Amino acid sequence: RDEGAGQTGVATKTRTKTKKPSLYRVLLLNDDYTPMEFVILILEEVFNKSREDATRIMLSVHNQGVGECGVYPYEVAETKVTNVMDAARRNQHPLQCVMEKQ
Ligand code: TYC
Repeated sequence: RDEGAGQTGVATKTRTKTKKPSLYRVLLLNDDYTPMEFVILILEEVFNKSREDATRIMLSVHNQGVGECGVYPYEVAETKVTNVMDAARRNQHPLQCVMEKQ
């Protein structure tokens, strides 16, 4: 922070803007066909959840229709969504994963 009073006698302030990165929620959506075990594996491998947390989140999505996998900066969230959608497509499951600004 810099308090400047130049030749004019007018006080000025300058500051370096350290913008906080926007955060994005990554959500899994329920469907009728993706196996529960596949969703648990996704939560373990992509979202680094323990088996217990992965099971709890999977069941919450199964029962509520949607559930949060985590909150991340934009590029991290985008990569996780892509990784989930690629794995789902490879395994021919209709699992959907989306991100939304927190
Ligand atoms: N509803 C699925 C089933 O009964 C399980 C499931 C859970 C699917 C979570 C998607 O995001 C999901 N096999």
